[in-house]
Formats: sequence, C-alpha cells, structure tokens
Amino acid sequence: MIQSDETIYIRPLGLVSGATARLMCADGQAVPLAGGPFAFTHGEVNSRDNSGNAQRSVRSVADLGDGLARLSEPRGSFAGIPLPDVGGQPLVMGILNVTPDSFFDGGRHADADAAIGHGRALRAAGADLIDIGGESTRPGAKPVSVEEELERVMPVVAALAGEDVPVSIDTRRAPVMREAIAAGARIVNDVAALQGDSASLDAVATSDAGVILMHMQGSPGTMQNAPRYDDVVFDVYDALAARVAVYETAGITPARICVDPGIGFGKTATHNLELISSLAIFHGLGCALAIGVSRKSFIDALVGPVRAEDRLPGSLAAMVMAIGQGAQIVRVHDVGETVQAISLWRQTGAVLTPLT
Ligand code: YH5
Repeated sequence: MIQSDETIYIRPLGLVSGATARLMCADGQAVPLAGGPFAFTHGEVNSRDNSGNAQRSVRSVADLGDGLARLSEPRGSFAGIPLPDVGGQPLVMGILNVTPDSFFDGGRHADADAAIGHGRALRAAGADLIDIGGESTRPGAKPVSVEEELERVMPVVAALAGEDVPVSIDTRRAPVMREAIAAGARIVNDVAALQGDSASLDAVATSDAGVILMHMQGSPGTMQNAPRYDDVVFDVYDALAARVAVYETAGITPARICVDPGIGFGKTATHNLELISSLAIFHGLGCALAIGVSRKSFIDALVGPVRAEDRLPGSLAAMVMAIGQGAQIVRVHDVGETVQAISLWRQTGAVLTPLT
C-alpha cells in the first residue's frame, strides 16, 4: 500500500511519437507527456518513505491515477515564448558569457560590442533565447562586485532585448535581476535558485518574468568535493519540488517556472548520467523542463580526456537524450550545431504530428 508519508515519483515509460502516439492517445493506451509531442504508455511508479525505503512497480497509464495530470498537462508558454507542446521543437538557449575569465570565451566577449555581436550571431544561428551572464560560477573564479556585474551585462541585455531577442539573465543577484528585467529581460536564470541574495525571490515575484529553477547541491567553490545523495534522481526531485512550493507561496506560478536538474552542480559523472537517463520524471513537477549539458566536464569523465572546446559530439548526444524525453529548453554554447542536430532528430523521428 502507498502510505501518506511516502513520496511518489512517476517515470514515464514507453515514449511514442507521431501518428502512433496520436492513435494510442485516442485509444487511451497512451497520454501526452507535458502536452506532447511525446506520449507515454506506462509509468514506473516509485515510492520512498521517510526512512528511505523505496518500492517500484510498472503500471499502464490507465492505472496511474493521481500524478498523471501534472505529468501530462500542456505547459503552454514560458516567459511569453510558446513551448513545443504539440508538434513543436525544443527551444535552444544560447550561452553568452560576458566574463573575462569564462572557461570557453576566454575573455573574447568581455567587451560589450563583441558580446552584442556574439549574441546577434547566436540569434542568427537559431537561438530562441540568449542567456547572458556576467559572473563565472567556476570553482576558483574571481568574485565580481554587483557594480562590475551590472557594467558587464547591462549594455548587452539592453541592446539584445531592444532588438526583441528573448533574453535570459544569468545571475545570483537581485539588483542585477531587477535592472535586467527593467531593460527587457524575460527570464531569470539563477543557479542559486533565488537563494543567493535575500531579495531575489521578491525581485522575481514582483515582476512577470519567467524563472529557471536549477538544482545545485552545495556552492560552486566546493560542490564537486565528494557529492552524495541517497538517490540522486529522487533527491533532486524533492529539492526542486520544495523550491517550486516556496516560489508558489511567493506568488510565482508554476507556469512561470522552468525546472532544471543542474547537470554538474554538485554531481559526479554517474549522478549526471542517472539524471539524464531519468530526465522525464521531472515533468511530474508540472513545470517546463530545461537542461544544460553543453561542454560539461562529465563528458570528459566518461570518454576523456577531451578539452571543453572538443566536447561538442558528446554534448549533442546527451542533448538528444534530453529532448527525446520531452525537455523543452536546452542551454548550449554551439547553437548552429544544436539546431542542426534537433532538425535531423525531428525529421528522422517523425515527431512532427500533433497529438490531439
Ligand atoms: C545549467 O546547466 N550551467 S554554468 C563547465 C563546463 C562547461 C559548461 C568545464 N548555468 C547551467 O555551463 N544554468 C551553467 O566545462 C546554467 N542550467 C542552467 N539553467 C556552467 C556551464 C559549464 C561549466
């Protein structure tokens, strides 16, 4: 029996797409996953009680009951941008680091004009969103003052938002969030889940911006020192669910939240693999789902040694695993290459047919 002190995690199984999915949905054999373009036929129902005892069973969607609605409901739009509910394709978020110590840009975009130019190039290459950040979260990165962060990002945010490019501001600081939103940024992407600055929750709640809620265990300087979990997928799920509840209490509706498991943020390579392979479980949080795997170190740990700038093939493979589980937003450095991969994935997988 399922006890009340148990948490239930449903992992969608049997993902189908295209005409098959439409037929199976019409027959009640499958239900849309987060509104489509995928549908799923079964759920792996996992329960965990307060003592950490876990149980697992597989049921068809007809027998899933509670929990199905949040997994299945269309997500609509996020921050005014339509999500790929039915027949659409995942959104590509291009990374624009405005940091002299950036791991990859190496200072090439430290200058505002160069950064704006790079942002325009990302947009031209097919980015649906541009994520602009002025602070490096790399271990050992030099801390920047709020003033310095504002000086770096604001000209770039203002220029790109002024050209109607959907802009996301990557920051842990409330003043940067407020100024960026005032200048037209539509999304706040905070790796500290609005806990890095006591005014952050209010800065987002009093705006109409969308927010990416990313999971991190620990803090950037020390998070990779022996990270551990009871069960990484369920622990990350619980942590995100708890923050979604806090956001809701503050007045941020789930429609404004996009959850993200935070690949590489306090995780071993094995933890990252488990999160990617069970990614669809996070649709159960009832929000849009984003993920960032681009050029991350776990690729090196798995197939290495391979330098950050040589990790595109691994990044694309992991990205395809994520969108194959219905992730709606992918955060990437290599926008043109990602757009090409998504285009081929869609066309070869026949995920074009609307489900309903
Ligand atoms: C993310 O996953 N990640 S910054 C180290 C690398 C390569 C890339 C050594 N901000 C995420 O991209 N925001 C970052 O190789 C993010 N989700 C969201 N929402 C880390 C990063 C990186 C670090």
